[in-house]
Amino acid sequence: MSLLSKPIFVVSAVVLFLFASCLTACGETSSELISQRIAFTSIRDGDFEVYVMEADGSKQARVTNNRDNEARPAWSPAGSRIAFASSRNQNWDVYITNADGTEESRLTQNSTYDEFPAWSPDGTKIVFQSDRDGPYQIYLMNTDGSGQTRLTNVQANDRTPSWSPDGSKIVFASERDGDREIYVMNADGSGQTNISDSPGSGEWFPAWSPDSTKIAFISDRDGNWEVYVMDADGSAQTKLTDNPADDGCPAWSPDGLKIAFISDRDGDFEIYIMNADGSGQIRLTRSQGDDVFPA
Ligand SMILES: [Ca+2]
Ligand SMILES: [Ca+2]
Ligand SMILES: [Ca+2]
Ligand SMILES: [Ca+2]
Repeated sequence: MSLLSKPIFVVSAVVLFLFASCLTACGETSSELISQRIAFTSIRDGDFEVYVMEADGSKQARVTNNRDNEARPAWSPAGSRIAFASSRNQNWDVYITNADGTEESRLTQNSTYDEFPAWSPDGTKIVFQSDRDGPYQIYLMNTDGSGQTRLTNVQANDRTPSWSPDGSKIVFASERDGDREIYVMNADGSGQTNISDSPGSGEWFPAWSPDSTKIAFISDRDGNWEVYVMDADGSAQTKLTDNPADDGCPAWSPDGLKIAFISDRDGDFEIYIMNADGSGQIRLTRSQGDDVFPA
């Protein structure tokens, strides 16, 4: 079954394919916080909400609570705040909240779809996708929502951005060449380069490894969605999952040793974790309905 036909991606399809300086300013005590927790979204309570759990799957706690859908949580580099997208205003907007659900604020204010936030490594900027000017393109803003700037400008969808750990580059998926490919650009939008170079299959959901050397992504080149990894220049593309189910949404642990991902191999989508070489795949969530977008 196509990933896009599954429930979360029905939601996504409806919305056209969803998916620190604060360390001192927010008085955060330890970066250990983020290394031990996974944020994700779950529909277990009727609509999608942001949840947080320990990296072993324990202590699953709801962060948001409303009747619309939340998607794509992203930890601030310091681990104190979570950016996410919500459809509560009849379109998607980027929000930010403390990890305990307090001090939530809306960063984008328009009637189009603003989604898939990702933080700059210094915690001062958020990159996201928006269709405010036509096809989805990649935009940048400050973490208070000011200074919204367009980075890509093509007549095809650009989506799912992720920042390089050194802050100099942004990786994203683009349809400008027909099917989806992984592109890398400088953080100012210059130098956009196709690095996956795989005509005939879809590559998207790139995620930069913490040591900058690798990029995880998903591809359907073998007939269904699998998680892959490649060197940051696009070489050595390697499949990490290998099964007839759909696997997606890769996200690295801060130490680079693990990759969280989703799979519907056991029925609906649940959160899994594996070693960065694809070994040791373990299921973390066991809920009614889909659990997606681990971070
Ligand atoms: Ca909700
Ligand atoms: Ca919006
Ligand atoms: Ca492709
Ligand atoms: Ca698969």
